[in-house]
Amino acid sequence: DVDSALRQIEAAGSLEALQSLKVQYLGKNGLLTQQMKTLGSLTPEERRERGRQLNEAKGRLEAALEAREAVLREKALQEQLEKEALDVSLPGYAFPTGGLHLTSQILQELLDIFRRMGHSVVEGPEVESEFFNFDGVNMPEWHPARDMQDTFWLEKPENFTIRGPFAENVNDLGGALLRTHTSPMQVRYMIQHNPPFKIVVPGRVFRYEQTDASHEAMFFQLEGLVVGPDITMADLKGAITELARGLFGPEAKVRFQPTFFPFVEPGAQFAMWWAEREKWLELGGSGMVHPNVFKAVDDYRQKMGLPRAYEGMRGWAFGFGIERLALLRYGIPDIRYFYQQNRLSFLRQFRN
Ligand code: FA5
Repeated sequence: DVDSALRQIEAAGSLEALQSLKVQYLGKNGLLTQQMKTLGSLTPEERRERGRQLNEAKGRLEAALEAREAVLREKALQEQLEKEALDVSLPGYAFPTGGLHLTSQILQELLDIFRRMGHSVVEGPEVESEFFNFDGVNMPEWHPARDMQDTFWLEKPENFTIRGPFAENVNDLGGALLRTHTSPMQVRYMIQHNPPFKIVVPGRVFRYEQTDASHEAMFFQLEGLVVGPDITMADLKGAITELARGLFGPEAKVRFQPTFFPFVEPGAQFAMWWAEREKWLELGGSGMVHPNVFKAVDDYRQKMGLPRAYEGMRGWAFGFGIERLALLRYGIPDIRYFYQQNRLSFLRQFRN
């Protein structure tokens, strides 16, 4: 009877159960539907009375089904929301993130200091021609100073071209090598640009060397070059002092000691006073650009159809190793930690 059907609907625990009740009573072969089919066999009076009853029952069942369905849908929604709720108080997953390598961090710091002094930053090729790496910086083939920088020479495969500052083929200017210092960019830059200018050149350099705690076969240098009509050694000292103050604070001091590099005259190695640790940090070489370097540049310019631009010019230059600076500054015991061993535990200490 209708009341028991209504109770069943009221008790349906799921939308599926409700659906089967709906089929059971109101479906094509449902109980109520079957009752409707019996109307034809009744007298007109009976039929009217019975029809009214059945229609009323049908209406109540439909209303009950609809009401129950709404309740069940709401319940299902609540359950789904609870199941998918985001607990923002749970600890998250740690995503491994990268960071700048110690070398990059120091380079950025150094470049910032020189940008403040008005230097442009330029870069050059790591595969270099013997001419730019050696001859152009006053180290001709017979020069004993070439032995100071043991070189990775490269075979030149067929169709391999080393290019000059204007992308010209310079294969006939000597062998191919991995640059042993950043000084070849002095020559390349001056061939392309007229003085006066101030530049710094960061870059990777290579030496065919037995590695030890302070020697790597691949390391980074920073080269500085300033050229103009009346540049003096005092300007060099000023710039290196500024660099020292930028790195170690206003109390920093610098020290120059005479030394020899073929591409400068006079030449000086320089050190910085690290007040905190009370010690001198030997950093690198510097000096006044050798006239032979200017001459090599002007000869090349002339060959390219450019006016000579460096007669009567003066300039200073320096070059030093980035890792060596880091070794001293952070008390790192071995330069091989930087690249060879790829020690993350070491590098992570310097994460910025
Ligand atoms: C030069 O390379 C000159 N081009 C520097 C220069 C430029 C002098 C301009 C004057 C004017 P040197 O070979 O000394 O010089 O190397 C310069 C610096 O590179 C050294 O002081 C040191 O800091 C670093 N260095 C040299 N060899 C290595 C190495 N095997 N591993 C790590 N750092 C090195």
